[in-house]
Amino acid sequence: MRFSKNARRAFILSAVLLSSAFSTTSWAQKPLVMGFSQVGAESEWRTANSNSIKDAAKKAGITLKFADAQQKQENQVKAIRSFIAQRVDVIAFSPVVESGWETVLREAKAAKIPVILTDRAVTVSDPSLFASFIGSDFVEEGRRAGRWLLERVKKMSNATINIVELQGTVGSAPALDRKSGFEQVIVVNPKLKIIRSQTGDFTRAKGKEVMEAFLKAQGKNIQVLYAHNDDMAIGAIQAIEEAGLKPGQDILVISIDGVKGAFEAMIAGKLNVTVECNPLLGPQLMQLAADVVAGKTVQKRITTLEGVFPAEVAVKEFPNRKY
Ligand code: GYE
Repeated sequence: MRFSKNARRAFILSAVLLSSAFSTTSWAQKPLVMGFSQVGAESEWRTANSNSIKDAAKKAGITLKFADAQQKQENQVKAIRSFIAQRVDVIAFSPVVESGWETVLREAKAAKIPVILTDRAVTVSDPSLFASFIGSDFVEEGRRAGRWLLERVKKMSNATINIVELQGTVGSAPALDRKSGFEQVIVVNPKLKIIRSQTGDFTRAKGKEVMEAFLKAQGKNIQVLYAHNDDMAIGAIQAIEEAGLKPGQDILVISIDGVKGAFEAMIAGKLNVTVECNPLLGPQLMQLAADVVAGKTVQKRITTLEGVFPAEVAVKEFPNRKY
């Protein structure tokens, strides 16, 4: 059969319209696609955080493209650029460090893809570069750790109380904020002195290694360890034991996160207190993403509610812990 030129044109046109009509309908039903760039897998906290995000995406029917940056900012930048190239509906990420995000966030904005920060903050001159930030108040966590110590040292008669500090990842929001919050509070007691402070990168292995170095340099002259997370504290506890000292007694151990491993250490009498930091951000993040994509007005800052758990309540609280 032969068709005239015009008939052929009309046929092609209607086929194109039909297929675009179909793709519009299927687009409307398409699940929301989220690109998520995770810091890494450095701690128990992070594992709980990743699981929470993956589970919540599944439950919310959101297609999740999850990229692990292995604690490297350059990997996060690459992941974000690839999400932009794939034209995802929304980008969320937990920035490993605070600075250096302007360029890539401007690229996301130019592509009209909203960005949600989870867990850690960024410093940018233009706040419109992200839609919302959901996570803990790390300065307050540091203050809580400091306040616990101020109370605890009232029982101690030492002329000076030497503190060693294991910092989180250099340049990360939780490391900077937990340090400053703690210092703000302990400054009122001149007996309290931070004699060493170094990064343990939020990992057990590095926490142990750095604590070994502290012990070597200071001998028995350390009364308190303040670790910016539980994993580093747990690594350091091993180092303290290997040095023939009793963690929790000879050296008070304070940390942050409140993961199960910390509760186990408290029950064993090796950790004195953990300040809670909630990693279960997944459900709130998915809701927020759906709202942002739907064009709803959302809060620019959403803070998670958290507590403090001293060793005395560890046995009672352990069964309630979800991470
Ligand atoms: O405390 C630590 C993790 O950003 C709050 O990162 C998070 C921190 C958490 O590696 O364990």
